Amino acid sequence: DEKASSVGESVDYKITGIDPGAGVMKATEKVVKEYELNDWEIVEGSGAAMTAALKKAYDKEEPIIVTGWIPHWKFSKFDLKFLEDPKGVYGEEENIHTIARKDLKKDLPEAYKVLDQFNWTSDDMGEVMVKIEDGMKPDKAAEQWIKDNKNLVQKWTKGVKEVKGKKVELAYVAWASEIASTNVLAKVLEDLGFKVTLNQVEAGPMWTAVADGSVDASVAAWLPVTHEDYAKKFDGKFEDLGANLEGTKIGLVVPSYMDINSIEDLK
Ligand code: PBE
Repeated sequence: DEKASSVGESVDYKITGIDPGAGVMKATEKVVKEYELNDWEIVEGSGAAMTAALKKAYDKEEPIIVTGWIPHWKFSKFDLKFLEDPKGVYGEEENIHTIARKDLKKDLPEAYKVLDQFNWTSDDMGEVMVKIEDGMKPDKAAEQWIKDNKNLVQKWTKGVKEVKGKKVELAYVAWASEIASTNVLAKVLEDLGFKVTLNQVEAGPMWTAVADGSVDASVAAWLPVTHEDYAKKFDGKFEDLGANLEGTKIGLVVPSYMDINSIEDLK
């Protein structure tokens, strides 16, 4: 219809995506197929490039469609909305899980226990993300958040003995949400005496590294839908320590000033 073609034209039939390994990119490919958005292209990039493009468009009140997710600081800086997904391609609300290599419990019981007890909310994570977006270095933002949230951190470290320089390595992807969580966990482990290495990789290599044991763990596994392919591929080769954050969501996100509400409006 007229509205749809004008929306498509206004954004050059482009969906501003992120890194190709991200689950939201694979889901968006399915969306393009299932909603028959034949003229549309999903442009690859990165989380940072996506938010830069979003900010640029937003400041000029121009149309833009991005692959998005919560928790993410963009929702506190900009007035945005998810496009409805009547076919349910993006799935329902899901959770972020902590995954560990097999044998971590045996090899590093203290780190395992912290990872297992790590659990926070979208609001907690949001506080860290906003500090980082406002210019604080991720490790400093983590440090400050920990200072302000001692009670919660005490729950994660409850019953955990301090260590002397044991090494632990965490893999993560440079998504705003995962930069926040991984830096907080790293700092908590450092405060217990661990020597922590953070390994920033793409989503595929992150899962591979946990599965083949070349890193110890990741707090960045979005399940059951977003990282379903990875979880299936490496089934039996990693340990799922359960959710560390509940109630996430992925989808197509647009500024609220855009006159569309559903993915179906793009056809
Ligand atoms: N994300 C953020 C990731 C998981 C965390 C939604 C961009 C993804 O799509 O794989």
